[in-house]
Amino acid sequence: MNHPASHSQSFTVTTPLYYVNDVPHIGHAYTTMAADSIARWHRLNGRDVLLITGTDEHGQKIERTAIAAGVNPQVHCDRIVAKFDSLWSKLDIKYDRFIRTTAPAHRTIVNEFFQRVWDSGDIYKGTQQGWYCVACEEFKEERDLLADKHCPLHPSKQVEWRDESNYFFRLSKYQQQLEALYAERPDFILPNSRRNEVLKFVAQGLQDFSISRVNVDWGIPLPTDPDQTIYVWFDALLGYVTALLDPDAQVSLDNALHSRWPIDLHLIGKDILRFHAVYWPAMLMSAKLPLPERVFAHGYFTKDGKKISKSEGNAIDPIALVDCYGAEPLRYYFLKEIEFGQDGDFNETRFIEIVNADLANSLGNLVNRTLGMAKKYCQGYIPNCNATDIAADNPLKILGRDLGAQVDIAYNNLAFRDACEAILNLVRSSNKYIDDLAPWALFKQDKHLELAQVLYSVLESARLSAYLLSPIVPKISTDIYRQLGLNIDFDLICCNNSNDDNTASVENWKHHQQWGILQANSQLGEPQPIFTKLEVKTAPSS
Ligand code: ME8
Repeated sequence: MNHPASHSQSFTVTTPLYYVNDVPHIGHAYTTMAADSIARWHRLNGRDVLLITGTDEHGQKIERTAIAAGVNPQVHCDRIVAKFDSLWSKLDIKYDRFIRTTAPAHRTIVNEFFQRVWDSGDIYKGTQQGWYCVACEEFKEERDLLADKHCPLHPSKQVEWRDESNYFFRLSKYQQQLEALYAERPDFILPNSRRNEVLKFVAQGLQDFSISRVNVDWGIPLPTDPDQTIYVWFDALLGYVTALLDPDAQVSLDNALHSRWPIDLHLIGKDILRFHAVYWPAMLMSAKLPLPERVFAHGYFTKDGKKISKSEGNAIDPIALVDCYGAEPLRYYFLKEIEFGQDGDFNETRFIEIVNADLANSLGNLVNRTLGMAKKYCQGYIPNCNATDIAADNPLKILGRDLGAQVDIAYNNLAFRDACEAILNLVRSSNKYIDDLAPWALFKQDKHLELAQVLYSVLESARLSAYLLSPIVPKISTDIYRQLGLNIDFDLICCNNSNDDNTASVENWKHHQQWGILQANSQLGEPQPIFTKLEVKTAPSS
């Protein structure tokens, strides 16, 4: 994929706006960790990034949950939002905007947008009959249901019959325009397998869908008929627009769309692909607005090979997981282990094996032994040599020369696994290089020039690896940098709003993507373990 935004100066990425019917799910954490990592990569490259996340708070599902809990829906939403916020902070997610669909500004945006669609003649009143899944907040085709009218996505929930008078959106009118969009912009929907799903769905013929509800009070009243509320999906997708409003701007659709529209990347799970790849672009076409650049739908993961669900008793509580193991091992495991876009699996034993092997045995060991040797043989300084002194056929120099560009492509393609593999290849090669070249023997033989070159090569490779991994494990990377005598906090680089000098000169960090940055004779920090091996503790299920 050749991302159009990858060379421009701004980049806006969204996560789904998550339902607040329940506490955060591990799947929510997955998408948000990926979005945060891609946002961090773009920030490192000097782009002005906006990472948008938030919550989808209206609709029948939330209304019923609040009633069951005996609380006012807003109170319920506020409680759950606090849990999301706390999880994002524990997982080191540096979002720029958190949009709640109950925010007053959002209502104004929805009303204005509705008016545009109304003015296009795309809203009419009709009768909606069909099976409705409250958990999906979506009508289902009878042929797609499981036995006993259960929803395929929520097998423990039965769908409900609805026969009501609703307002409809003329989706069918946009059939040809949507088909032209998919043909003209083949990477509007990624990965390709998801694009094919959408093409197949659209080819069956699009039907208008209802965008209002009667008997659902917890929603935005329909501007043209206050007896009805706006369908939660019509409302929620517009949250992406409301989120673009600068905090002190006057609330209006024009102001929201003024500088950052269209969004570069909607990151979602495959469950909500149709809403983002079919309904959303059609709504925007109707409102005569430009379309987002890209929708990327990742896969679903299971736990120990089984669908994650509360009723199965195997739900993973992400808060317990992060409290148990810390953020960085989780961020690393999910992005390295599961090919982004494909389905995957979470298995605690495998998780521990992977992070111990990669972060402790490979990366941690490299940093530790290299710094130990630099302390012993070079009095804690970078050896007296520079990248230009290293022979062109040095295997680490060869690997390091192309790694930045390779990893850049991988991040831009959201191929986190490829990025990690390529970096780990340099780390493993560095460890092997030490074993093969045996600096301790060079020292004994008084081969000081060779010793300096070997140590420089491995120190520099450790640095480059830390830099390139920083979008995924920022604290470990910062720690490695500090031990190498480089005072850069990757978390601060990633705060757009920070006034720290670190951020002011963010554009300067781009050259750190190259091999050969370390300066001869500069002082190193104290060697300390960068990652303590994990043991299976079994994080409590939710
Ligand atoms: O759909 N594996 O919210 P939601 C991977 N409010 N990702 C998973 C997952 C799993 N097992 N389970 C959930 C909604 N996800 C709407 C969105 S947007 C305008 C409105 C992730 O709380 C994945 O990103 O049901 C999925 O798309 C999202 O959570 C659904 O979150």
